[in-house]
Amino acid sequence: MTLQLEPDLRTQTEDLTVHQLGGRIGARIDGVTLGADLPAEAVEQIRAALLKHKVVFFRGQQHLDDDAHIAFAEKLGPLTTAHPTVNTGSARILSLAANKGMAANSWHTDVTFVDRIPAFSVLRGVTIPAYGGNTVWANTVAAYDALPDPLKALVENLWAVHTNDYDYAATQENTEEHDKTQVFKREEFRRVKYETAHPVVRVHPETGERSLVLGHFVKHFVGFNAVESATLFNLLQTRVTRLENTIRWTWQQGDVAIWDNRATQHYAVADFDEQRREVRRITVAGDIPVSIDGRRSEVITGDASEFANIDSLIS
Ligand SMILES: O=C(O)CCC(=O)C(=O)O
Ligand SMILES: [Fe+2]
Repeated sequence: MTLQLEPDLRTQTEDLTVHQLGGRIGARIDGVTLGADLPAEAVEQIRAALLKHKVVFFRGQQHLDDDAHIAFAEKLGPLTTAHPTVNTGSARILSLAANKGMAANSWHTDVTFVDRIPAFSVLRGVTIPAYGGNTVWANTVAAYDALPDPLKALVENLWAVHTNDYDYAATQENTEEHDKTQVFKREEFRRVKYETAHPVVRVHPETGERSLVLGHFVKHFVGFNAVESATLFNLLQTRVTRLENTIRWTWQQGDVAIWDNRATQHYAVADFDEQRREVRRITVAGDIPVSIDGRRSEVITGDASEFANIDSLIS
């Protein structure tokens, strides 16, 4: 048996190829079957591609069910629960099912309202509309790197308060419509209030790169009033979402996207009319962000220790 298995494993990882899709972000990985049996060597190659390209895509993973999706995601690290506040009916799976509206059609990094921001999100396309419903990712490391020196100097000492009780309507085209169509009930999403102060520039724990920590959960910048915070936020957030800094994925059923949630933001485009769309997400736990001067993010309100036990990740 062993003699037969070894050549098979080698073939599987030798076939794995990484195709870069954009100059600053995104790659498609071919020649790999995700699941519980994925060899450690393939997992290492996927992780390396993920850290380099920030988001990686896999076509043709229709064989994955929830259990196999979980078993694969666990190879990247300990998992979080499905969500800090939303009861998804599942320990690990967050289903984002919609026709028309979405809570995710504004730029964000997942779950930045807690201290322990997830490291990776692993998203599987379950029901994909015939048109529309793409997802777009932006590279927050490239955005930091491209800042002019005076802006770098400004953000290096800047902290922002993130909350799940953020202004949902602020980013929507039609606020009345949005209330009717969003995936999660707002009341449930903010059932327990979380507020965390994060450095605007964090040092990535695996790559050492600096990235901008922003997105729609930002409430204000520490020491700035609401008007000043909005001005500053727009200035920086526009840098993150420059089209050169992004990659857009057109989903097929059975696709998997994995992003480094410490180095990206994303936006799910709500342009699929009344068609059904469902994607399912598993998140891999991440540590508490550290600023350039070595200070960790600070909880203001809310205890996320049940969402992610990260004792093993903190040195
Ligand atoms: O629906 C999508 O494409 C992405 C939704 C989202 O924001 C997420 O899964 O974290
Ligand atoms: Fe998200």
